[in-house]
Parts: sequence; C-alpha cells; structure tokens
Amino acid sequence: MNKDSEFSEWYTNILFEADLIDSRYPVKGMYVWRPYGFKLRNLIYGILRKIMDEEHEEVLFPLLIPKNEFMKEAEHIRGFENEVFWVTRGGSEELDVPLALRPTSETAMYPMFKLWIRSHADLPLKIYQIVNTFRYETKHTRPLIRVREITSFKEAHTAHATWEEAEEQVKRAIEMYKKFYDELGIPYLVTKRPDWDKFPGADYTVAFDTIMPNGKTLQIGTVHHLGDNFARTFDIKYEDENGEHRFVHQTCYGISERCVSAVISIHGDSRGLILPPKVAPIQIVIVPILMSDDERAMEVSREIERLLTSKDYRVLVDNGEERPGAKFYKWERKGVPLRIEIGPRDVSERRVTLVPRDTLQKRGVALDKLLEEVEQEMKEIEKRLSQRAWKKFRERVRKCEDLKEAREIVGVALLPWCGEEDCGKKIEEETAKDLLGEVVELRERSRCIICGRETERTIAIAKSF
Ligand code: PR8
Repeated sequence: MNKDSEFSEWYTNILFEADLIDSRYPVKGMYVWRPYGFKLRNLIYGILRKIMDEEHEEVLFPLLIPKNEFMKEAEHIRGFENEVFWVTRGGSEELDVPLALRPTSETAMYPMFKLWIRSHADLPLKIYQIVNTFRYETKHTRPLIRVREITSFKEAHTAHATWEEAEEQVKRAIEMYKKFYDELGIPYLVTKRPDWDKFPGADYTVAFDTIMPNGKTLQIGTVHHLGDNFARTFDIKYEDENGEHRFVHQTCYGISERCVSAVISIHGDSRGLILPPKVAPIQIVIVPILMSDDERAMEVSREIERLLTSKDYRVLVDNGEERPGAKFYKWERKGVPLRIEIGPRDVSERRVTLVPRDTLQKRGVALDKLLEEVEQEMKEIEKRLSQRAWKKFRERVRKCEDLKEAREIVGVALLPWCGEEDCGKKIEEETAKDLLGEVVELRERSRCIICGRETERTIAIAKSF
C-alpha cells in the first residue's frame, strides 16, 4: 500500500498489523495501547521525561476539577467549554459541585500554586506531569492523532517573577521540544499562532507542526506564554525583595501521543514501520536459517544474542516455525531497525548477514567484527531516517508568489502577510487552507499578499489534521 497516496488506510492498517493500537474499544475517540505499541510509547516518553527532568519536577494532580475553579478564567472557559466531559453524579446522588474531567490542568494546578508560592524565593516554579486528559472532540477522531482521551498528555507549567523571565522560559521550552523531536528524527516548523487562535487564556502561543505523508500538517506540540492572566484569576502572588506583593507570570507547554503518530507515519514505508533504534522495542532481530538437523545456526544465534544483550541492545531470536521469508516480513512490518540472518554457510565461515530495515540492503559481516558493525549501523540508520525525513519536509515547505500557487501546493505554503486578522482570514478562504502561524525566524521585506501593505512577516498555511 502506498503510504503517501493512501495514507489513511496505511495508518489504520499499520496500527493494527504491527500490534500498536486496538481501535475496537467501544467508546468513540478512545483506543487501547497494545503491548508493542505501549513499549514504543514508553521509549519515546523516556526521552521526553529525561529532557523534562533536567529542569522540572514531576507531579501528579487529580483528574477531576471542581466546576467553580474551572469556570474562573473567562477566556479559558470560552475556549474549552464545548470540549469538557462532566461528572455530575456519585452513585445515585447528584453532586453539589459538578466535576470536570481535565481537558488540561491549568485550573487544577493554579489554585494550588496560590498556596505554594509565597515569596520570590519560591520562584521560578517548574513542574510537569504525564497524564490522561479528556476532550470532547467533534472533528473526526483518529487513533493518536485526534482522541477524546489523550492518554499521554505531557504538560509542563511554570511560574516566574516577571513577564520577561516567563518569556525566557518560553524560549527554553522551544529548545527542549526541538531537542526532543531531533532525537526522534521528526522535522518541524515553529510558528507563532495568530492572536485570534492562541491557547485560551494565553498572551501568545508558539506551535510545532510537522508534515504527515499525505501533505497535511499535524500540530505536535505547543508552548504558551500565559502572562499574568491566570495569576490574576487565581490570585497567585509573591512577595518581592522590597516586600511588595506581585502577580507571577506563567508559561505552560504540552505534547501528546501525536509524537508517537509522527514517528510511525513519517519514518514508515509501504512495508510498515521503520523505527529509529533509540525507540524500537526490539532493536535487532536474529533469524537463524536452519537446515533440517543442523542446529549450529541456532547456537550461533544464541551466542550473538548474549553478546548484544550484554551491550544493552534489545534483541530477539526468532526461532519460530515459520519460513524465514515470513519472519522477515513480520519483523519488517514491525519496524525492527536491524535484522541479522544466519545461514548454514555463514556458520562455517563465522560470518552473518546484516539487513538494515530502511535500505534492506544485505551486507556480510565477520562475526568477530559484529559488535562494531552493529553499533555503526545503528548510528547510520538513525542518521538516514532523520535526513530522509527532513529532506522530504523541506521539499514540502515552499515560498509562494501568489494565492493560486499557495492553494495548489501539497504541504506548507509561505506567504507575506501584514499581520491583520482580516487578511489572515482572507488567505485561509482563498487557499482553502489553515493558518498555522507566523514563521518568526523568517523576516524579509515584502508586501502582504492580500492588502499589499509593506511587511516583514511570513505566514505559514497548510491543510492540517
Ligand atoms: C495545552 N496546557 O493544553 P494544547 N488528541 C491528541 N493530541 C491532542 C489533542 C487531541 N484531541 N488535543 C491537543 N493535542 C496547554 C499546554 C498544558 C500544556 C496535542 O495546550 O491545547 C496537540 O499536539 O495546545 C497540542 O499541541 C498539545 O496536545 C497541547 O495541547
């Protein structure tokens, strides 16, 4: 199946066939992580967790938020009220105060921030949690991409003395997310969302978007400067050095299981998954090709398994009953980065065949060189995957001269824009695409594609998930 032209079918199939997700759970927008998928998820989140742990402390807040707290921040409510699931009963009794299933945790956390933050010595405060959140999505739901139970919502929340310090944190968060996606070899475009489409309650929002195989963009993370908007609502103040009480300034930033869908979709090919070695649940599969009563290939397999396991590789010897071809096919579909084949002739010659999943080019290697060769090949696979992904991404981001060209492009179109909402909306209408945001790093003199005013701003638009 062609991944680019039949992406939807490819995606649905691979989630099932590679044992990642079972989508037959009988609640719309909620899915089951199967063991192989959950291992992949945990390896990816291990990287994210490590990056977060460098400067945040992990916490765990309750899932339920009392309605009175949830309804305090006007813009936040307006943004989320149509997406909230409510718990209104306990047993057969109506609850006095209905409880919201968190769609995100600002209104759960910030009443506690008020209790925790007393003086400037308590700042900055930086915490994160990885939890499930619930959003009653009305657009078409799709596993990992648009779900009603976000099972793996990494949300970080910080509080600072000044607006400028919070802005510094926004920049740090952008760097952290770049590092995360660089480790996964996932390309991204960083834009500042237009004012009318920022996170409800934020001063401004910065978004990470990647491009999926069908050319649609997927927002894979956001960073928000919250100013003192929530601090004013929840009365979060600190005493500064002069004894004055001031509101804190806050940021928050989030990533969901969309990061897993990006790894699956962007690196995979028509045969199935191709997992970067760092996050592959099985990094190396060893397939002994056994002749009737010759067990030596099996012995060598075990020897190699011991060797590689001692170096902390995640290894599997497939000694099942299937024919070698069927085994190759199975592990290719599951994206195992490296296959080692051992045939009867290999045994006598003390050599094996290496087959990297991305190129499928076979290569003979002497047994006593195996460890170095495997280490080298793993690095190469990772590099190739990242390079291939970025190459394709760059081919799909294009500066456009006019609206017609922008409308036709598959991927992201860049256009000069004056910054006004009217012109932004007009661009969306005329191109039938969504406004992602302003490419802050790209400033050059031009004229707004709609009104002709001079501008240095560039807007990115695309069809998005
Ligand atoms: C915040 N508050 O909430 P955000 N399915 C899968 N992924 C999703 C979905 C969904 N239905 N909705 C959003 N995401 C802030 C930041 C705490 C943390 C993913 O921000 O609403 C998107 O990738 O922008 C989105 O960028 C990210 O969660 C954060 O959600």
